[in-house]
Amino acid sequence: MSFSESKRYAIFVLSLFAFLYTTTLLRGRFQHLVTTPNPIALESEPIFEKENATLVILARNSELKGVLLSMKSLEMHFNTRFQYPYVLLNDEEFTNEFKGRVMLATNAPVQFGLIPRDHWVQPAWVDEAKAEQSRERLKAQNIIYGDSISYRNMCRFNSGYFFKHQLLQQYRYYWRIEPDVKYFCDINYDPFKFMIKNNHTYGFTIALYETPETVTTLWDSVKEFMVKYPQYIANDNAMDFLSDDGGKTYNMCHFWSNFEIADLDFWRSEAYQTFFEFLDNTGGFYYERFGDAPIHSIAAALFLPKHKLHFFRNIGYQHSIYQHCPSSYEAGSNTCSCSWWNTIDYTKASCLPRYEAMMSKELGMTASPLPWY
Ligand SMILES: Nc1nc2c(ncn2[C@@H]2O[C@H](COP(=O)(O)OP(=O)(O)OP(=O)(O)O)[C@@H](O)[C@H]2O)c(=O)[nH]1
Ligand SMILES: [Mg+2]
Repeated sequence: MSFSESKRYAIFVLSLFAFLYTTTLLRGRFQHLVTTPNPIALESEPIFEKENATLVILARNSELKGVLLSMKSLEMHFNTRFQYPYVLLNDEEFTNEFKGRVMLATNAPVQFGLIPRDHWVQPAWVDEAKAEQSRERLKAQNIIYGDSISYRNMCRFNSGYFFKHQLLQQYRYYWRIEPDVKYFCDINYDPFKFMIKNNHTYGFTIALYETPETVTTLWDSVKEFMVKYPQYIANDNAMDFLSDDGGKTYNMCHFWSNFEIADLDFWRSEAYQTFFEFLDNTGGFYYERFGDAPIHSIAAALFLPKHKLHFFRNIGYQHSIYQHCPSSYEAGSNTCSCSWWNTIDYTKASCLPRYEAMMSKELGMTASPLPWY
């Protein structure tokens, strides 16, 4: 090999090394662009294994905006990370616009269901003349939704039928969402897992008083039921939350059912089914205006031992004029977009002090509900 030939050879070998070195370096440097998923996509991946649970929304087509607001709030604070599926129910077919927009509001699976007519409308055996009188009476008394038939249908559906809907059959736990509700704080854990791990059946965030005019005969019926079916009443029940005189009268306290995280099997149980049938047969959903909140609450308080109830103190939540706002310490997060002192919990409108007084007895304390009670 001549000198010039060996020079060319050396330059070729050096260039080859330089090329290989540079490409290796560049490949290492930009590797993440090829293999690392988009961080947004990564965030929306479920980190945890999900429980057998769903987010349930009953809504009308006209409530699309409110549904989207509620979903945005829940997605932002919880479901973008957890990806629980939604079930939306309506007594009419959802429009394509409604369905399309709801599906665009989440990456989680969504199902839309039509409520069977006989689970919704006023039953034929209800005396319409008597029901009409009740509507007029409550309207004259300025009771909210006093003259509304659809509101009554909704309360009866939520009391006795939502868990019978075909789309809910596959699920064990649910979280009830309503249009126009707001979640204030990041929820950095899975409340369904929490319920299961702690053997809870029914969870709430706000407890308040029912309007007495809507449930005038309810407690008499409940007392009759307790005499007829003592086998369904739990030994260590939460009667002290419902009554201040050992069960003689109802103090109107209930868990506000527009937020519920609960076990569907409780509503499917023989005790609850018998209870609902018993109350439904009184006609009270139409001859008065029984709400699903007192019905659910009375059942949960009487048929379950206290420890199966749970106050979600750490979930910041608002529905209409009332809100529960935890401190960041309670919420376990600095993300709450509410002021902890602006919370219904220890105001006169709240039944939480009664609940806590009852629970503190469990701990061997004798707390009175609160000085201003
Ligand atoms: N599909 C359908 N949903 C209804 C109807 N009436 C009420 N709902 C839903 O039932 C739930 C409770 O109804 P609301 O009107 O919010 O009753 P409320 O919470 O007692 O009263 P507000 O303080 O007005 O929110 C909400 O999820 C509504 O969207 C109805 O006629 N059809
Ligand atoms: Mg509402």
